Amino acid sequence: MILVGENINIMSQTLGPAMKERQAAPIRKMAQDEDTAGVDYLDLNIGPARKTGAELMPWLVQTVQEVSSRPLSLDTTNPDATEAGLKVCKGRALVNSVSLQPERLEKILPLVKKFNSEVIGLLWGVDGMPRDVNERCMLTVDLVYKFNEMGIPNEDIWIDPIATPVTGEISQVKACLEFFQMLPEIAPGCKSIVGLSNVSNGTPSHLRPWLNRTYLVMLERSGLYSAIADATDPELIAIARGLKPGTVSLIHKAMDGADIDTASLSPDEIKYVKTVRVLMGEALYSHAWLES
Ligand code: THG
Repeated sequence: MILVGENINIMSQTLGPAMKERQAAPIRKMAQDEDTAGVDYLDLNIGPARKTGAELMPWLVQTVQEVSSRPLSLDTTNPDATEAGLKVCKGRALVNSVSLQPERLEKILPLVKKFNSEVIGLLWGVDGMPRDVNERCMLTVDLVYKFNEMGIPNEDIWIDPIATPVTGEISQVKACLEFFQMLPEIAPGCKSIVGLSNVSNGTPSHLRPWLNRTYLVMLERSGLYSAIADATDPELIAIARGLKPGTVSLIHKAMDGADIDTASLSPDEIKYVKTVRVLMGEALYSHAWLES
């Protein structure tokens, strides 16, 4: 599993202000921490950054490149910021992201081509969020066609079906799982990615890792190639690196509805089993899902 560290992010309570004030030290520290944690890419998320994005993104890229040589994912909806960031990236970048909205396609795809970047194709249609797995498949076909027309080959396209919170419609959480099983047939050679922490958005922060880790294992079983994820969770990294085969097989068993004798499990193992039940839609989510 390829991991893209999510932590350099304008929404962060500490790094958001650091970005706005161009304080390099906290950003460098986080970049170093993510690098040491062993993620493969670093996501630099500055949000819409309408006014100052074209200065902020290159500053951020250069600040991070002082301490890490990992490839970067440039995460902004401001195309001028993307372009300014691409100009100073030392390695090949991942452009996060391009959807089917015509203005995104027209502005960003030429940059992807010009800078020979990889690109995340976000399955966000002209009418917004796809409602089910079929809409995700249709959007994929359209998107890959448009990217190919611009000369971008499938192996440089990372499809993102948009992971949604467990607190919302559970059918959407399951649609992502199903989608990754179908992707190799619909778009052979394309890679895939999700914003993993989306699934735990709105849940108590100390419990988020259980949802993130469990969903990662479930998605990987469906064929997921990569995840934008929390680099500060060592257990999540260990799972993604294949160092927790016991946890993975327990989660698979729970997905298959096998009879699991919970009396023989550790408290942490019981948490994984309960979390699978919630993510599969077999138990209703509540903030107390691990206690019941
Ligand atoms: N797909 C793609 N890109 C994405 C997403 C996606 N980029 C943004 C997001 N979704 C993935 N990145 C994050 C980054 C942080 C959090 C969630 C997703 C997060 N942060 C905590 C919070 O906001 O509460 C902690 C912030 C802090 O450090 O203070 O939840 O789906 N292509």
